Amino acid sequence: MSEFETILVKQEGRVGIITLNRPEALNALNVRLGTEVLAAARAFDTDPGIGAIILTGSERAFAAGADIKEMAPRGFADMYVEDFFSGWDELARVRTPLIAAVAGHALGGGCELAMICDLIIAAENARFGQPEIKLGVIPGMGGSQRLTRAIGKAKAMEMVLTGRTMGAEEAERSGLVARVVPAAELMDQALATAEAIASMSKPIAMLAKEAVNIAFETSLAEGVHAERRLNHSCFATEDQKEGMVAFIDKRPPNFSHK
Ligand code: CO8
Repeated sequence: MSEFETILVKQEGRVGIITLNRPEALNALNVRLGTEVLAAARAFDTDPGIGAIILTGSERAFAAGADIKEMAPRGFADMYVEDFFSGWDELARVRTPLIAAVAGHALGGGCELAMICDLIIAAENARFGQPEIKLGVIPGMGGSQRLTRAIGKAKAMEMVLTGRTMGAEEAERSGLVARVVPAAELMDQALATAEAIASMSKPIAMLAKEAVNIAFETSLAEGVHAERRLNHSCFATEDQKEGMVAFIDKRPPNFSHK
């Protein structure tokens, strides 16, 4: 995957790792970076040897937002006709579990990108925010929607209207991040979580992710109904048999990921 210019891609066991790599711009998200992240994530998603994906940045910045220099000269027609940044919606359709390992700035599109992932593990120095209003715009990669669902209206409204940023501790307290870890341990901890997920059956992990995500789109009754159907479909897999027989035999399961 050496054709990439703005990201680094590697595999550790069953975990795919995508590292945003535009240090000169604090990993600002330009069009090329978006295309590359999506291509790498899609390749991992369809690889049966990959069971979880980590998206990360540098110690200084996960991503400091959409690339302001790229956006500044554009007009409404450019943004609208290109449907600018709608490509990021495709990342939300990746079915393999996605973990954001966030250190430093996760601002604007950076915060939105972390929230597109299924869970966020934050270093102690992580800072989250939607400062778009200070630039005369509003979030455009789902921030007003996902932040509100994650931390509730009061805090989301405050952040989107004032542009104030939130540290890692507050982000954990507010439900935005799953866990805060010392900065030096960020990748080890993210990898341990990713490996734990990747050791499960891939189709079952995909079904679990699908079930949780249904909670964001539907009523409780419909969500519970959908969950039950997804649960029933687990029983069509080899891994359900293996998981349950292994428990009864008092041994660890050996999932085929089928
Ligand atoms: N875009 C482009 N370049 C950036 C960005 C960015 N978002 N952030 C930082 N950079 C560049 C700087 O311009 C600087 O480059 P240079 O050395 O050439 O001047 C380099 O990165 C280092 O940045 P700083 O010198 O500013 O570093 P500091 O440590 O002093 O400050 C900050 C770090 C606080 C993160 C600061 O850089 C900053 O405020 N950045 C902008 C944060 C921001 O406003 N983000 C939101 C952007 S808008 C957005 O994300 C909208 C998303 C949705 C759009 C969808 C449209 C449909």
